[in-house]
Formats: sequence, structure tokens, C-alpha cells
Amino acid sequence: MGCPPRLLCCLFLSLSLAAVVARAATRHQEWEISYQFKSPDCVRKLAVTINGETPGPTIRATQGDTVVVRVKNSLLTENVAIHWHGIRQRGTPWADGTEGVTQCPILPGDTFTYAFVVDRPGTYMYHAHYGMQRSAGLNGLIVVAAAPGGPDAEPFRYDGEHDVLLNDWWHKSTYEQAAGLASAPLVWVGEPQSLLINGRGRFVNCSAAGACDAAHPECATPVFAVVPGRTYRFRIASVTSLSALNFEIEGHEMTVVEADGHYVKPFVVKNLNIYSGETYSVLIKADQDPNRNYWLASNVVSREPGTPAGTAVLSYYGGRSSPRRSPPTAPPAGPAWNDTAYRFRQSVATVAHPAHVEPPPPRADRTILLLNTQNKIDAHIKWALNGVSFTLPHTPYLVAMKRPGLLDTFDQRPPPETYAHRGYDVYAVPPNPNATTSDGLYRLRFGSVVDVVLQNANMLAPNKSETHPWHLHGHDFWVLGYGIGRFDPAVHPASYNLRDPILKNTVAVHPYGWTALRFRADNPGVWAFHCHIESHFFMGMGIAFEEGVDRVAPLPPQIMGCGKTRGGH
Ligand SMILES: *[C@@H]1O[C@H](CO)[C@@H](O)[C@H](O)[C@H]1NC(C)=O
Ligand SMILES: *[C@@H]1O[C@H](CO)[C@@H](O)[C@H](O)[C@H]1NC(C)=O
Ligand SMILES: *[C@@H]1O[C@H](CO)[C@@H](O)[C@H](O)[C@H]1NC(C)=O
Ligand SMILES: *[C@@H]1O[C@H](CO)[C@@H](O)[C@H](O)[C@H]1NC(C)=O
Ligand SMILES: [Cu+2]
Repeated sequence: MGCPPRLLCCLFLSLSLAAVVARAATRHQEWEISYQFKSPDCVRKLAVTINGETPGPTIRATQGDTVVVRVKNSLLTENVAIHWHGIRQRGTPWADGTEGVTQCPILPGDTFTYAFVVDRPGTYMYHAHYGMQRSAGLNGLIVVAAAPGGPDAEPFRYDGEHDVLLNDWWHKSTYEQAAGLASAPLVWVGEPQSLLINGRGRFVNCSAAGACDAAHPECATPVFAVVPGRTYRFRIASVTSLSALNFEIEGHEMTVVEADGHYVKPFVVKNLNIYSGETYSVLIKADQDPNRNYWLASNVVSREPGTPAGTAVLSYYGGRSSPRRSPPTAPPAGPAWNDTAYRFRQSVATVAHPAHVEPPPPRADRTILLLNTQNKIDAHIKWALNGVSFTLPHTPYLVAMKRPGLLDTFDQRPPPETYAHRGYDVYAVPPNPNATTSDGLYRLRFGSVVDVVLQNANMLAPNKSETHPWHLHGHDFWVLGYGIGRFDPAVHPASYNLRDPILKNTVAVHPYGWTALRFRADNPGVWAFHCHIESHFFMGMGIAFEEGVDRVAPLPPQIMGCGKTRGGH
């Protein structure tokens, strides 16, 4: 299948920017997805690979380009779907890659072509969006350069660039993990065995583990080389399944300049907190002693760590240290894992660059207040929003809402808009752990301004609340505010940052805290909004929005073939 014809019109719209016209190109990729034996942390394990590799290839494009990825599913017995995380898919909602929301899964042996325009510069990622497949290794980076001379050119300079893809890794299979989550009582896989940097880590107990080869080239420590005196942009993305991370380059301060594809008012940190689904760019100056190496380290925060640091090496060209030599120090341990205030401050510090402020609409047409809770349904542990745990329909919403006669494929009752927030004690174990399940969605008036306030709470166990990184498909949202404790709709909106809020696609909701965001429902389609922790989404921590679905062009038949769409044309 080639580019669907309706892509041409949206392509045309994006081409109307004169600066882009001269350069817009089509970036073709041919991907074969298959299981392969891989040793990312020196322990051999079956991984889902792209053309034999995990992580997959980095997609590099220029703003305005069309990316075309032809995906052949060679998994034999497993479906697949791939999400382009941070790409808004304006005009191509069927290419979002979210199984159950925008498409049927790609069946074994089938080929599916994703085609979409990358309309904004920045650092993005892709990953599987089917079951818990992302944690099996199907992930990679998307790097979009700003259109030269265009209005989105970077407000900062650098001499060179490095990419850092952070991940966590388990030795148990994705199937074993998913079956454990669905069991009653729940069988929890525990903390990851290793943390990976660019797909490489080092299992600490190698000698005790079966199938571990500490000299395997696939787990060789990554080396980042720098020229003394130069400034480097490090693009950092986290595709972790569970872990919130803290990233540090020993001895080198980092200036944060980009978050999720938007320029940040620069601020300097010793280390960077990064949640699953987030990306950042930082600048570092190679101004330290070139005759030794330095650690790059990722450490677990927000959960009590059971995993050693993920490490890589920063090495200076022309220095006296071999790039392969370990630095003479111990890897940085990061901040205290439970220092929530420290992470909170970084969240608040992340605002728009003064020259790239896109002011939010002054008020919302609708506010949805979502209480995040851990629940029990018939002895199964779930996550719920306002007491409703999300399940994906078998017929993708996008198809069900565009084709006649398919509305009975999902619950037509809209999920609750709010919860009994007056007097709710977010620090207490919920008095009633029960929840219900639903595959209903929120229908938004096209073009309306929507506020969502995510309220965190205590889990089923006393004195426990986790960080949840929430990711919205199809949009960037303004981050209006954060708080710790119970959100009061009569009080807290007055403190929203309407002056220079950052636009993001993924944002943290801190333990016992709340996060308020705003977006305009102006992208016709159906879009998932969910916690980016793989197990949490699997256990129901998500919702879906429909907006302007009547404006969506005729759907490509390739997204059909499951549920009640069988035989669709
Ligand atoms: C490594 O092995 C030791 C001893 O068996 C154990 O205590 C520790 O938890 C193991 N570490 C990891 C990361 O599996
Ligand atoms: C953080 O956790 C450590 C144990 O890892 C504990 O000793 C300390 O009291 C905790 N600090 C806070 C602020 O909860
Ligand atoms: C919660 O559901 C269980 C059945 O799974 C029931 O036995 C129990 O009474 C319910 N609790 C409340 C507080 O409604
Ligand atoms: C749990 O939190 C309550 C207050 O919400 C406090 O009274 C209690 O001491 C805490 N327990 C522990 C073990 O920290
Ligand atoms: Cu979560």
C-alpha cells in the first residue's frame, strides 16, 4: 500500500509554509518485526526487534517531512501496532498506532504502512502500543530537525549532538508479566533487573544467572565521545515500562533546553528527572579534565530502587584515557529516591522559552477532574479514574465512530466527569476499594478548550502513592500547574500559570499531588490519554477522547479487520 491519497491534502497544508516547501521530503523505512535472541544486559532473552535490532533505528527527519514506515509483522503468533509518541497526526488519526483506539492490530504475516507528517521539530519516540509489547523491546527514537530559517529554529547553539534512550529491562517475558498482572491475587514481577542506555546494560549478578555472557558485544558499555571545549546537545528520551529515572553526566552540569518537542526557558541542573514517555534536550559543555572518563548514569527514583544504575561512559577525544576504560569513580547514585520535593521543583521550573511562548486560551469550556486510584475488582488489582477502570474495545473507536451501525461495540455512557472531591482524603487508604470497568469515552466539542486535572491519591496499601506520567495522544497540552495534596477547584485555578506554561505531551502527577493541563480539542480523531507505566495502562489507567470525528477523512481499510470491522471496506 502506498501513501493514502488523503494524506496529500494535509501534506499540502503543511507545505504552505514557504520555508518548508523547498525541503519537505519523504523518509521511507522498511521494518520487519520479529523475535530474536538478544543480550541487552548480557543475559540472553527473546526480544521483539525491528530488522533484528532493539532499540530500533532512529528515525531522522526535518520538520515538514512525511515519514513512511512499512511494517511487516513477522512475529508468527503475535499481533503488533506501533505508536509515534509525540507526533500529533494532524490529518492522519488512523496512523497513531494505538490498538483498539485508532486501528486493529497488524496480524502475523501482514504488512501495514504508517504515513504521517512530522510537523514540529524536536525529540520524540516510537514504541509498540499493543498489550505490554513495548517492554519486550519494540522502541526507538524520532529526531526531527527544525526547518532551516523557519520560526521554530532552536533558540540555542551547539556543536554536536548525542542521543540517549533510557529503558528498564526484565528477564521475565512480557507474557509472564501480563499474566501476573491479570491474576488474582496479583503476581508482581518486581523491580527491573537492569537499566538500559541505548539498549545496553549490565546485569550485576551475571555469574549467577543462566545464559549470561559479560563479554557479549550487545551489552558493551555505550561510549559518548566529545571534543574538549565544545558544547553538545544530548537528546534524552525515556521508554521505561515502570521506572521514573534520574539521569546524570558526572562532573557536567546540564542546561535543559527542550521538553517533548518544545523549547524550555533554560535552567541548569546537576541531574535530570525523566518519566516514562518524556523527552528532554540538555546542553553540556565539554570543559572537564579530558584525561579521564566520566559516567553517564540513570537511577530509579519515586519507587524504592531494586536495580543498580544504568551506566555509559563520556570520553574526551585526545585525552589520555581509553574510551573503553571505566571512570575512576563510582557511578553517581542520583538524589534520594523518595525526595518528591526535589522532583516537584524540576516540574515547576519547566516553562516555555520566552521567545517561544504560545499563550494558552484564558479559560476552559469544560473541566474534567480525574481521581487516580488503585482498586480491586473481584480480587483483581486495577487502576481507575473516578472509580472506572478502562478497558480497550475490540473494535477500534475510530472505526466504530465513523462507520454506521457499530456504536454498540463500546459503552455509550460517558465516564464520570468528576468525583466527590469535597472532603476526600487523598492521604488515606480508599474506604471502598471497588471500581467498575468501562470502555466508554469522553466526547469533546470540536474546537473547545478542555482542562484536565489529574488528582493522585493513596494506593491500597497505607502511606503509598506513586508518580504517574500521563501521556496524551494527538495533542500537546499546556501544563498549567502542580500541587501536593487535594486539588480544590474553587482555589487552585487562581494559581495557574497562564503566562508561559510549557507545552508537553507527557507530564508527571507526583505522589499525593495534582497536575492541571489544558488543550484545545481541535485535532479530529480519537485519542488515548493514559498513564505511561505499561502495567498501569494494562490495569485500566487510561481514558479516550473523541473530537470532530465527523471531520475525519474516509478511513484507510488497512486499519480494519478486527471486532465488528471484519470485511470492512
Ligand atoms: C543479586 O544477587 C544477590 C544475591 O543472590 C541478591 O541479593 C540481589 O538482589 C541480586 N540482584 C539483582 C539485581 O538481581
Ligand atoms: C526515604 O526512604 C529512606 C529509605 O530508603 C528512609 O530512610 C527515609 O526516611 C525516607 N525519607 C522520606 C522523606 O520519606
Ligand atoms: C466490594 O466488592 C466485593 C465483591 O467483589 C463485595 O464483597 C464488597 O462488599 C464490596 N465493598 C463495598 C464497600 O461495596
Ligand atoms: C501513615 O500515614 C498516617 C497519616 O496519614 C500516619 O499517621 C502514620 O504514622 C503513617 N504510618 C507510617 C508507617 O508511616
Ligand atoms: Cu501510573
